[in-house]
Amino acid sequence: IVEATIPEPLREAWRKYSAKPFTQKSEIELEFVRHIETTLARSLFNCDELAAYSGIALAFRDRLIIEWNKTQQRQTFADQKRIYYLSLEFLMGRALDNAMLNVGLKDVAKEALGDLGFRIEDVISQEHDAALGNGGLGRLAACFLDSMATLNYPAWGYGLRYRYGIFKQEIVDGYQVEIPDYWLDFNPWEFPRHDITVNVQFYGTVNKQRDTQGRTTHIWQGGETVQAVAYDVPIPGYGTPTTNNLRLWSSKATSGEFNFQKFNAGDYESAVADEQRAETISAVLYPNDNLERGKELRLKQQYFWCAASLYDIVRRFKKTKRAWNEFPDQVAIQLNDTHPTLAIVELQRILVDIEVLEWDEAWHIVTHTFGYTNHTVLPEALEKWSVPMMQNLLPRHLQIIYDINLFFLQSVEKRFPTDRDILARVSIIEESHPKMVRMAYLAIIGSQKVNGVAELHSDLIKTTIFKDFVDICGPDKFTNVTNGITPRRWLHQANPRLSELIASKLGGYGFLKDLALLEELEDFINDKEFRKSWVEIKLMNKTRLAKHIKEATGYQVNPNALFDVQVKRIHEYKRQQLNIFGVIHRYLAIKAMDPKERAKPVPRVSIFGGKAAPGYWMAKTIIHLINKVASVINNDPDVGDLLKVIFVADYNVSKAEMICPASDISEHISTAGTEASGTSNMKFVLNGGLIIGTCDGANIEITREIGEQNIFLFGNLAEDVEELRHRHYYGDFKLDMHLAKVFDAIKGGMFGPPDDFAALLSSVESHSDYYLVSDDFLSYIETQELVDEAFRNQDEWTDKCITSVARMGFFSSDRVITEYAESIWNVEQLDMGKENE
Ligand code: B1H
Ligand code: IMP
Repeated sequence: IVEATIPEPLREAWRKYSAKPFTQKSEIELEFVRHIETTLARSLFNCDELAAYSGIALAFRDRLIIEWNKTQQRQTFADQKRIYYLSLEFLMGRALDNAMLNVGLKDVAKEALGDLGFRIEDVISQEHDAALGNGGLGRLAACFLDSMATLNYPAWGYGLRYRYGIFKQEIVDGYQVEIPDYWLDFNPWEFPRHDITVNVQFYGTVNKQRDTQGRTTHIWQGGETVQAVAYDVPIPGYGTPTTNNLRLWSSKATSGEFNFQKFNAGDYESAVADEQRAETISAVLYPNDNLERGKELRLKQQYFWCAASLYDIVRRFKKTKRAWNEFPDQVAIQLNDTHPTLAIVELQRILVDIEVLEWDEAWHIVTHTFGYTNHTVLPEALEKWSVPMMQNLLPRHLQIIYDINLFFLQSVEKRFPTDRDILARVSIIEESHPKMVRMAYLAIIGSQKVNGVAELHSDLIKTTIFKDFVDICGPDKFTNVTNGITPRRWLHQANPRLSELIASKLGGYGFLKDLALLEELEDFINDKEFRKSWVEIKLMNKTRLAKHIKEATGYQVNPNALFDVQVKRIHEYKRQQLNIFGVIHRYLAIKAMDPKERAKPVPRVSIFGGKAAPGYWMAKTIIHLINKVASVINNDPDVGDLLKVIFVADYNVSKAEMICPASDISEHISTAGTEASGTSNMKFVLNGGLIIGTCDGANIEITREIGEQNIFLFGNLAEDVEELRHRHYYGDFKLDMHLAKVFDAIKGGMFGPPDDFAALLSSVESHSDYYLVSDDFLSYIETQELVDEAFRNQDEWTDKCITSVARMGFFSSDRVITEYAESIWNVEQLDMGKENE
């Protein structure tokens, strides 16, 4: 219904009863008890902490929905250009704490829960993480949603509602074991929209026909149809009523005649099988980080999600009754990596086949609508789909891809008539057996802008994997937007004490919306009280982590020791192996010391955490080695508090919220040129920890912001990596002598049967050390000694930490979203008028 057509008396009747967002303690208590007693059919006498979580979550859910409704109406009336962020991963973590903080009612809720017999921390920790992502790419999408809502951008996220998120990790006998993460038993944060459905087609054939005007049209027929059902998740901004929408699609068998006929024909089993097959599409998140395996079900997921999302976007555009050429003025679609690249093809198909626009007009619209963000240069992560697979699953899309390619190559040939190889190099189709569709090339050709996620990375894509496209499309198409993180979750929520301390000095919480304000902290660097509180807060955060470690592993660690943390997905390029080899080196040094000397070294706790992709054998070997080394060192009476090694199982967003504030030094030690950005590096520094790292990804810009004297950099530079690899390959390789001793200890069985680790050692010794572990080892252990030295002087260490936090303003995802909005999307914030004051 259009607002203007509703008569005033009717409006008045609705207005009278329409729900108002609560602000008072008594209102929260009322809603809480109502939900416990009626929605959950429980009472005072059987309300455990989980029920209390459900009650308070439902109360806040209702509150979000009120603002959500108003936001959607406001954005509809404003009728501005909208942002659509397409991502196969949204790693949201817990929602309750975030919702309470963003609407500014956590303190009130704490009192309300207290009155009713609950501690808010215990209630918050009942929530299951929403873990629909692997790592940085998915968490970045979640930070972007928070910033887009906070900055009042009309923005939607579109993703898949996986029944199983990233698996839960258990460590059994030192090995990773994967447990399915069924997370939907009770999820108060989603709203099923059984009225919003899209039928998505797969397989079938394409027939050409002539329409009444004599034009050739393509009819895609037959095959199977699966239904997409929308589930909406409200995304509250911080300190604003704006509550945006994350729409996740769930797959379901179509309830059409097809199944009905089968049922009637007595073919019950095969009807059920169809149902199951349809539901499989959104069943599970692929658990690979930086790896594509080319499975048909994954391609099905991608098309299912792109088709449903585009249908929804186009439907919303059509409601405005605008001409098609205005589409790019109303719609900006951002592709989070190449996973949604089929959206480009799908929009072209809708415009040409269904809306019967001319090819060129349609292609103009398409190429002014999309932006593509590249997140990796690793060859094994660059998506390619086999042509026969695509032909079978999406026959019409393959035709369109061939046509896009043909027109593109024709234009290239015209401009570079003398370059004989360029056409083969830049073709969307790789002439291999089988032929492959190169999704990144398609994404570049179909987008108006392509961006990398940190300066070095954006330079690398221009000079390596996409070099030809810079020559063809011109340098203006390629840009950089360095990643960032939301200070609401990663400072205020994760580290409430530090946030409060900062607010007490800066005169309020304004820095949470304008992180550059942190720079004023430098004025307080000599303030004794402030420094004392700063140090106490770090110690409290470390003590909290030590408590978790004790409960989870049984190991007791000393909170006064230096906490050295590396938590991220386990990957050879991220080089957890370099870290654990360094730990073994340290252990051997302690063992070799005269017992009297052992008082000297700085006590250290080496903390690891992260999941290995279930099929990534080498990553699993690294986890196994870490756990074996931990059990030897932690039980060695010669070592005592000097060194402890901890593997924190099942690293996820809520563990990160506990771990980031508790680190003294964190490790970001990828082979230079391999980590596109990294975002946990930012989280650790923002929480008052220092970094040991390579000159890679955002480490470089962090260094520029906080100053070289506040970071521990080591290792070879990206520009030298290729040359080093080349030399190794031609036999010029000598194992570092310190690393050789570490290897001897492993081979001597110090950490269990050496065969268990043979492949890991030979990847360095005999298989050309692709990740330059040996080349960087000496530099790494020497830099770790500098870390020890620096930590001994606690005053100087505190100087470094405070200075660094003060200079982290640049890394807010609010700055990132503002850059995307201005340089890529060309969208404006919604004017909130008085409402936002
Ligand atoms: C990043 C991925 C990724 N880059 C393929 N690429 C995937 C690739 O399921 N897959 O097939 C999943 C994930 N993830 C990360 O993105 C980078 O490694 C980080 O350096 C970066 O900080 C992050 C966000 O930009
Ligand atoms: P959509 O853009 O069609 O998906 O609608 C999103 C939301 O916007 C709806 O759930 C409504 O809350 C709101 N909305 C859409 N159209 C109108 C309108 O014409 N008047 C008021 N609200 C609207």
